[in-house]
Amino acid sequence: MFARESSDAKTWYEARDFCMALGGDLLSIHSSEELKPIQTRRESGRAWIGLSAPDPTTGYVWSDGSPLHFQHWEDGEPNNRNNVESCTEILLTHWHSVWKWNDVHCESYRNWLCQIRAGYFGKLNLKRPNIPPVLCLEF
Ligand SMILES: [Ca+2]
Repeated sequence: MFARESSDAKTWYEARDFCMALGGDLLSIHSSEELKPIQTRRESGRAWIGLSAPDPTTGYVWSDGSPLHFQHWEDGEPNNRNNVESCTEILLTHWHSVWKWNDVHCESYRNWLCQIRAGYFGKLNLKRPNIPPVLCLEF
């Protein structure tokens, strides 16, 4: 799989559409081990991951349909502030390695992380460094 991040901010839905157009989905995370490849990046900021709560009665689900058995929320999150927060951003900080999650409004603009099947870029005969913008990580 590859993860990918852009400096062009998108809403959660736009970001998911972008990932799906590449044959992938927004990134799902199932252990702290899976965070490590991302943590090697010298990035900071906030990025969408695939976790959202489209239906408040059922709660949070991964957009790729994988089971939710690992959660890594910031202290006090998810707080669903003003009752409008149902999509998840990951807080990227390069000065420490604990990348926690926060629920925010889905129409907020963020960078994002995609997961894409390994080999996909090769199949398209694309060179990864030429695909804008920056983050391609093999899991
Ligand atoms: Ca929140």
